[in-house]
Amino acid sequence: MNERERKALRAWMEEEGLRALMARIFELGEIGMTDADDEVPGPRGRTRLALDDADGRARDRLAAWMRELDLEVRVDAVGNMFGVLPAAPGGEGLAPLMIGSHIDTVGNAGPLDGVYGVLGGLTVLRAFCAADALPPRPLMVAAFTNEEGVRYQPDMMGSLVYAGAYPLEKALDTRGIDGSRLGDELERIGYAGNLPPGHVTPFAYLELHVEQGPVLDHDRVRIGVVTGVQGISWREITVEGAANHAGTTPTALRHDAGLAAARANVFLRELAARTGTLATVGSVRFEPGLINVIPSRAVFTVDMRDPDADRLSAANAEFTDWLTRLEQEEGVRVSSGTLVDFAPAAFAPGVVDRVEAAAERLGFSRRRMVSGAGHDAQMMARICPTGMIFVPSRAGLSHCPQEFTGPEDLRCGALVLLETVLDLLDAETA
Ligand code: HGY
Ligand code: MN
Ligand code: MN
Repeated sequence: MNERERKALRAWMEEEGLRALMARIFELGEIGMTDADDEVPGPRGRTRLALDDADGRARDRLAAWMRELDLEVRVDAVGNMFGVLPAAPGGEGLAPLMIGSHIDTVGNAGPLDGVYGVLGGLTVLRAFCAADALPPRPLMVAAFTNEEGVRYQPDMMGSLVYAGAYPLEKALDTRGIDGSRLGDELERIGYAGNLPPGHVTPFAYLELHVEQGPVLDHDRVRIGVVTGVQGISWREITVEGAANHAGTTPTALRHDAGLAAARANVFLRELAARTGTLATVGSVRFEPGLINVIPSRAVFTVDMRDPDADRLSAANAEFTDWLTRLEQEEGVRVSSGTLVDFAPAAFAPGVVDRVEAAAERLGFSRRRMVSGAGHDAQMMARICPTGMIFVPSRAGLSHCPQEFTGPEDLRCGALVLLETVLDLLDAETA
């Protein structure tokens, strides 16, 4: 990229791009809005679970924005969406630089998780269109299917399939927590594409994202230079006890699946406090789930995270051993299924260094850090040089309507993204 083009791109980003980015974040955030709850004052959330109607409408809006720029819109067989800006003459055959994230959400989510990265990437492509500049290699913006893994597990499914680490057919046959089949839902919302996942291996992959944790906000640092993502383990535990009358069954004779699940949650908190591995029981359901019946069955999920792979597997092994003791003590049967087992991912030093250099050149405070949350970048790091840029999350809040990042922080993140893209486009290797 010559200096004139660089200047034009930066000028457009500053004068128009950032305002347009904010407007589109707001617009996409309106899709899937949850009803206001008068009892609970504060911001409203939105819910766009993977491939539900709201996710479909958000995809339609994103595709329309891509088409407005005359980008080539691609959809692959697991519903991953791409907008492609062609290269300047001579660069057509080069591997593309990809900027991506996701637009599906958890339930009652904030406006930024995933969306900021997809629309930040789209804004970079928009800058090229506005400046009438063609990049030396193709530029792609990506929105991966089912990053959140709330309706269908595992999470980061679209990028995992794209990276060739999860079979397409298995993904399409996945049953959601609502009993739906993922492939049927893709068809229903019109995003069952025909491109094979992984149709092109990027030259490099960049993801702009809110931190979703407290570190940058607490230390008042503008930019997170992300060096990698911690390991993730998701398990579903089923406890089979014995239903009985809540009023007539002496405590000593109970085989209470509900109590067993509660004891497991308490054990996991003690384990986390002792080892540093994070542990969360995010969902629990009892059967029959009635006020005067001792639960015969409890099904609960366990989310464990650790940047240290050995420590994560040791924590998992200790929990598994403890479950055996729980069976004996409570007279219940316990079974466990693995939903996710992702090793920690390290990002490419060449990309991480360029993110850091871009933030430094722009004069933004910055620090290197590992991501606590999972991201599509964790999967893309398996197939190409990858890096992430973080901006602060107010009070570290995310996966809730209170998720907020100030406009100045959003601006800095988008400027670092553009600078890093420009550096990578001029590089022979990432
Ligand atoms: O679970 C995660 O960390 C991501 O939000 N899917
Ligand atoms: Mn995300
Ligand atoms: Mn998320």
